[in-house]
Amino acid sequence: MGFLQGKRALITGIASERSIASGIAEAMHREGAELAFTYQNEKLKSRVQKAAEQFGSDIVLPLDVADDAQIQACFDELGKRWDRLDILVHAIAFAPREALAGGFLDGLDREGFRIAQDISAYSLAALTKAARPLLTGHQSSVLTLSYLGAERALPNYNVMGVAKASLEATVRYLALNLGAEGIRVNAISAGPIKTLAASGIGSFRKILGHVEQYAPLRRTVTIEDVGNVGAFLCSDLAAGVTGEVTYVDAGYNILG
Ligand code: 0WD
Repeated sequence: MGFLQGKRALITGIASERSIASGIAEAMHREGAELAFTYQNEKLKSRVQKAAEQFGSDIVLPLDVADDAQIQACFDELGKRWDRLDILVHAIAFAPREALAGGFLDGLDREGFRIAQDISAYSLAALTKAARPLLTGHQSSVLTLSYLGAERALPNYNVMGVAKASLEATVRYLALNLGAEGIRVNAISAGPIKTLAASGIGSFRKILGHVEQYAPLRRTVTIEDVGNVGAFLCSDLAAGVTGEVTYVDAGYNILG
């Protein structure tokens, strides 16, 4: 029996089969969880539907986190299908491409900064708030994805680094405020993986090569590596862990 047997998980952030969310869905499905999915827009709908089918799920809901009405509608709909939710996976981030090239100030403007915070950090709090009635009162768990740029100043990551810092602080505040209801909130800080979102970051290929050369494990990580740790963190095996940022980065973050 898998260690997520009997758990119900909502997976956001699938944009392709290379998405980190796809790796998390795969691991959670393997461990026995029942899955539901969201898609950001009509362009992604059929892709997410295909993924859902592959995991034996027929719950596929629209969700653009920039839209409050869609957030509410998503959990209203989910509540009609499921009387409780055990796992919420937030694998969503966005910043305008211009903001992720060159130096921090080169592409900086008020709107780009606002969008990065809104889509990449505020959305975690907003989704958790809307999901709370379904998450509360039993052992449940929220998981998000961060990156080392939250705590170190890394070239080109720019406003997204600031947004990830905000995301990690949001994880801690949510964990503090929801622990008494049995809801745990954690982040994985993943090493660089070639996905659609990553392709927007200037110098990404160079970063991959650097990690392969210097990380303690001398390799980059895969979406399977991240998926397995995500499944563990959202399971009752991790019942004592909340408010944490867990690195799945082949050890890169320990380098001085
Ligand atoms: O190296 C990497 N790939 C890392 C990614 C290292 C460390 C962390 N992460 C994080 C990302 O910042 C993100 O939070 O992992 C999370 C998932 O990212 P991913 O799997 O790398 O990227 P991708 O496959 O592109 O999925 C992210 C998706 C979007 O894809 P696109 O590329 O179409 O923007 O987030 C979704 C969207 O589907 N998304 C939204 N979903 C709902 N509403 C929105 C939105 N407004 N904006 C983006």
